[in-house]
Amino acid sequence: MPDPANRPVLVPILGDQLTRKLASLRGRAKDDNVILIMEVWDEATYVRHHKQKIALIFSAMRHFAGELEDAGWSVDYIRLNDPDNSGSFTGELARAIERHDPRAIHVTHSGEWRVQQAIEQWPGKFACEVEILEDDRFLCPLTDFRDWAQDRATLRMENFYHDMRRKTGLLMTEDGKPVGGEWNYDKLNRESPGEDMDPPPRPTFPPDAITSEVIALVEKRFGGHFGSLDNFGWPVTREQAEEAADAFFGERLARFGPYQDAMVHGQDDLFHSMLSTSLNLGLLDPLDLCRRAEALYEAGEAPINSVEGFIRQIIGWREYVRGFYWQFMPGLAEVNALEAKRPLPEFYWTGETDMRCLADCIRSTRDNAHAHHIQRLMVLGNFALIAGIDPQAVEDWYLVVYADAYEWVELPNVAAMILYADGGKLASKPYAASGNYINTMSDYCRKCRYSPSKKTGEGACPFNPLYWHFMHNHRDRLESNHRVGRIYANWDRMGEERQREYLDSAEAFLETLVPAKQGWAREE
Ligand code: FAD
Ligand code: DLZ
Ligand code: SF4
Repeated sequence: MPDPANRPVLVPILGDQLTRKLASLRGRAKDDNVILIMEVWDEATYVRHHKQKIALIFSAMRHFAGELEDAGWSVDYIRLNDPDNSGSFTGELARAIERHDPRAIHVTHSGEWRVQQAIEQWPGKFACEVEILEDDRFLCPLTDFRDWAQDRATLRMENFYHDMRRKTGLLMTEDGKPVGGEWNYDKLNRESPGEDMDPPPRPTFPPDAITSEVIALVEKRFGGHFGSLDNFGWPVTREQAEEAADAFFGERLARFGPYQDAMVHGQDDLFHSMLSTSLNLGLLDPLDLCRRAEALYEAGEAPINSVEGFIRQIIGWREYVRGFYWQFMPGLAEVNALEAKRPLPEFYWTGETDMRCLADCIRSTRDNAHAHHIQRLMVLGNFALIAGIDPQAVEDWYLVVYADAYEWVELPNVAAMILYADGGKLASKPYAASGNYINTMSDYCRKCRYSPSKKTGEGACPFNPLYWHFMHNHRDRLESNHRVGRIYANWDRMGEERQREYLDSAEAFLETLVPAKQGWAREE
């Protein structure tokens, strides 16, 4: 029998765990471990991810493997095209066990339910010890979230966020009060886009040899997937991600707050950080980013509403949706409280619609594998909500199209935040809005074939009748909601004839929607 002390520990690192600070890697001796990084067919195809998303993940994985090897680690890297690649994490682990005869496997908890289910089978499948470590890149351990959520009738991000501020000490005074006197400065973060918006271009990173090789692979093996690779410029290494963060803090953070909800045709990044892909891959550390933002506030270089807004997105929303996901999975993937059944319209894939707001958001999604938050929420999401699109079709779409999309963050945002399909556990009201909201927050409507001020009939902005159609159809559920109930008085005041015009107008528009063909999101 070989001496177990001489057998290595096998450390599988998943595609979104690319940091040396990972729990399963931290504090390990370089000569006692084999790191296993796997490009596998099942992960690249369980939905038909945007081409940039696959290229980003494979390139970042390859760069990270190189970084580890340069630092003296032993890395077993499985490429997608390796002839014996079994196509799955479990299959590749079995092959790696044959090769390395490890004494133990140490793996960090997966970000996704589907993958975690597979990992939890490993102790029964393999004859060596399997240790699953908590993913402490997140600031709120899942057990803490569970304790916080237990016995609460409603889970509100704002309450969770206050606790996270206290816990991290971010933007807190010495006597435990929020800096500036308020927890949340969102009311200062709703400026409409001005004529003089001049967001500086964010740094992009043209493909190096590794990325170019991956792009060629993606074109060859996933050429039929949604999206374009032409604009690929995502950070694929920690250094690049840090450079992107430097540019955000130096050039855009100060105006991030005021223009957080603004939308401008053809201006895809505005003052957003564009750091979600790097954060989610593990190239950047969330707390570190928040501390940097806080330091800029303290130095007087960024206003409180920008800094608090940025920190809230990260220690508030990002941590909250992750806890929410694990709290409500696997049921969250099935919810459909509003019984929405309409198929996803074809234009979500083609961008071919006269609705200028949607066409621009879908173009950005196709070209960049990105759209910013308010586009995802109040244009793409709002339309899906008020048109009554089937949640699973919408969830698949969001999971496919964004380079930062992993189920732990996509699903709560889609099922619970935009579609209210969880019946209101996450959001206190549906994010439904008419064309007036989009008109106020963007320049989209100026050149649109539809008019936001026309409410029904030919030329009316479709968001207007759809809004009332949605509110009318869900009156039983929504009227008692104190945040929306009051609007039914406006509806009732309209009188039956006007109401009929709204409902007929909405029905006529919905009739025109062409359902997407099968096969865009998942193999048939
Ligand atoms: P910024 O506007 O600069 O915000 C800073 C950071 O805050 C982001 O990088 C992100 O890490 C975090 N953040 C902000 N809002 C959220 C949120 N609602 N949930 C979680 N984190 C948040 N984000 C993803 O990372 N992956 C997704 O798959 C994803 N799907 C979404 C789907 C919908 C329907 C909606 C409404 C939002 C979704 N988001 C998702 C959240 C948000 O839209 C993106 O994180 C953001 O647009 C990324 O761009 P940015 O880095 O420039 O963000
Ligand atoms: C999204 C994705 C893709 C496209 N490919 C891989 C892969 O080949 N190998 C890998 O380790 N991870 C990949 N991922 C990410 C996974 O689908 C999944 O999100 C993470 O493993 C969750 O921790
Ligand atoms: Fe969108 Fe309506 Fe404005 Fe056109 S008029 S851009 S459809 S909100």
